[in-house]
Amino acid sequence: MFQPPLPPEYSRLSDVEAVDRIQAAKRTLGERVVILGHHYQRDETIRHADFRGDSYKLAKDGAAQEKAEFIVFCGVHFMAESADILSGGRQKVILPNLSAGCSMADMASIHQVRACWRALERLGVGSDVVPVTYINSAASLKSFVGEHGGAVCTSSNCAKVLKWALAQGEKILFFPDQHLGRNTALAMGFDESQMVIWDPLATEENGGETAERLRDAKFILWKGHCSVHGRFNVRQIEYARERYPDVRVIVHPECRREVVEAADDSGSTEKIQRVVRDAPNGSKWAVGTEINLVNRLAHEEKANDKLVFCLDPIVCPCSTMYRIAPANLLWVLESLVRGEIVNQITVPPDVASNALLALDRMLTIAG
Ligand code: CIZ
Ligand code: SF4
Repeated sequence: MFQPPLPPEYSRLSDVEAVDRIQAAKRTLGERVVILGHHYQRDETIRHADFRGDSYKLAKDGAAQEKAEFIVFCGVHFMAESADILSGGRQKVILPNLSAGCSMADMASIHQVRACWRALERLGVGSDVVPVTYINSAASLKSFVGEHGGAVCTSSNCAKVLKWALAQGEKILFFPDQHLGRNTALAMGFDESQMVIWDPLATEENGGETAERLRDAKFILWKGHCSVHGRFNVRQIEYARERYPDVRVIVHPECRREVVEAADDSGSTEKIQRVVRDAPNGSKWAVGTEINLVNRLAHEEKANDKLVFCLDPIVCPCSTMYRIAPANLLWVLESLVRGEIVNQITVPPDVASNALLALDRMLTIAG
């Protein structure tokens, strides 16, 4: 989505100047507003958050604040949509910069998913397929999944959701992240030969796959990826091990297969933080995920004499998260103080109801 320029007063503001005014606006709004900050958000912004977490935890935290009229989500678009769906319209959800999207979520559109589904129906396998979408997806995709008997998953509960889906049908269509799908299926004991890739941009029909392979596959993985996690490679892991022979390597499952296999462990943002925090004092950790999370963990665990560093020596921030600058946060808060709601994210009720079904199924499956 397009974010028109902020009023000049805000666009000229430095991060430091914004701090006092953000705190003053928060005090004025009191319990009427709750600010959520995703783990990948930069320090200058996340310091103002009432809750920190991954996308699903935050959406639930927001909905649980019953006194709050407004949820200001310092994250990206699909997260604000999930918060709106889970809040059931009781709160108004605000995204401080409308252009804060997710390049991975944008790799699957509802039109492309519908075209894929029609092709699978033409091949005679439509009724065998259960669709599963990663939470990093537009509300319209979650709605499609809800309508077609599937569920949402996060990087924490993907294996449980895939297991459930395979009890409902013969095969899974997984979007938009091929890597989370592949890494999870491999960890569950499936073989790469049971997986095919659906390329929504393929010029050939059937997403660039043969009809036979699509009919035989257990997993149809959408050709999408995260550009931040795509930067990690095996060479970086080897280098970290050469430098610190006792280092432990933990990466996010959005990384490529060979990176996950070369690491000691993998997991969601919540898991990565838990594992490093629970590790013995003095341990060393090379982490393959977004730099803002890694830097905060490094800073925090320094007190416990732990060395925590990012696998990629060249900074790899999520550039869309970065678009939520303190000035954007200030602008939405001061607008609320003036009684003006800007940048509200609303999911149409017909889309929200099926999307909620898909999210609720995930909750029932994964708890
Ligand atoms: O769901 C999230 O917040 C993301 C993007 C990743 C994770 O592992 O938490
Ligand atoms: Fe999307 Fe990747 Fe940013 Fe996560 S890190 S929000 S998947 S672009």
